[in-house]
Amino acid sequence: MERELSLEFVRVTEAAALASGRLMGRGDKEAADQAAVDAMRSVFDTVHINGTVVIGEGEKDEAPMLYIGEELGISDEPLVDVAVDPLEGTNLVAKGLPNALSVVAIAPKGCLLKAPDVFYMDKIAVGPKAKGCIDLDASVEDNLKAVAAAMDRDVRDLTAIILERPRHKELIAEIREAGARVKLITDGDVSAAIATCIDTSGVDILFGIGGAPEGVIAAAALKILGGDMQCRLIPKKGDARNKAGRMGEKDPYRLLHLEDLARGEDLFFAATGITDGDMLNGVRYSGQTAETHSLVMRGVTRTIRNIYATHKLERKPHFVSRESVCRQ
Ligand code: VTB
Repeated sequence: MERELSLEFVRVTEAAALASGRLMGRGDKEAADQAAVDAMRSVFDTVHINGTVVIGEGEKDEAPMLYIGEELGISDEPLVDVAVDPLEGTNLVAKGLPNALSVVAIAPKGCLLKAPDVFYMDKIAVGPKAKGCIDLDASVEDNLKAVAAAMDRDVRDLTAIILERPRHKELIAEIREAGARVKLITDGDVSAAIATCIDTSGVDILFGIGGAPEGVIAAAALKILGGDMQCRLIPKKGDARNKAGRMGEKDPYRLLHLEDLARGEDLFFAATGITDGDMLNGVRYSGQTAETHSLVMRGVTRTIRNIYATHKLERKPHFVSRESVCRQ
């Protein structure tokens, strides 16, 4: 993929962030998601790719989705897999809480894991210093000890981040028992996984079960950032193995490494902050202008760009939802 695509992908996440950020704190996660989806879709219609959505949201959250199989882009090539999360953290935007972002990951066709029938994944993720030290099948304590040793710290110096869910009751107890500090989050495990790779975030390791699409998107970012991640798809309740078996994998519930989630180096990852977060500022509106903060990363060179943009809203009609325009 040509490096110039970086900027095109940032435009896509900027558009979604600009549209949905307007709806911060309204308590309406569906409207915020819809605004992000509409804006993202309309800007993808200008991007020079021949893309297919292989990872979208929607079914799990009954959200307005960029659906799996949807074709994106205006060129015959490159043929690419597109993973989208127009609004990662719908609840966060609805409540005005930190770390909501709009995100895409793009790879050559066939390089992103497809798991259309599976909603959840068990995940463990760390930053570059602890690469190679994690094992999803090992105990929490062993993982924390290995990561602490790799980072030349004590376990009690580590901070583990995990979604606050009833399903994590035991896992959280095990982390506490092992002596690490714990950061519980309500949503947004893409940004949580990425935080393990950012020295200033104060987050060292991600544990727990989150969305499968979010897992693949985070994996693309961690690959470029030099972090590490292992996952395992979780079968749906009452779902027989043979359903997931139709995904074409030998054992869909095998341990997945970074390379299984996002293959190769030719990857792009772009994200724009919607609400303020650990790595990205949220959207700032000021009359007819708005400011966004984005991150775009390219796997081939591992270049990480922070992009601060000022947008003249009246010149970008498709960047903002109809409702947002009316209210300006
Ligand atoms: C996580 C989180 C998302 O879903 O993947 C989570 O990163 C997992 O699902 O922001 P549950 O909410 O059902 O536990 C989100 O919260 C929303 O997609």
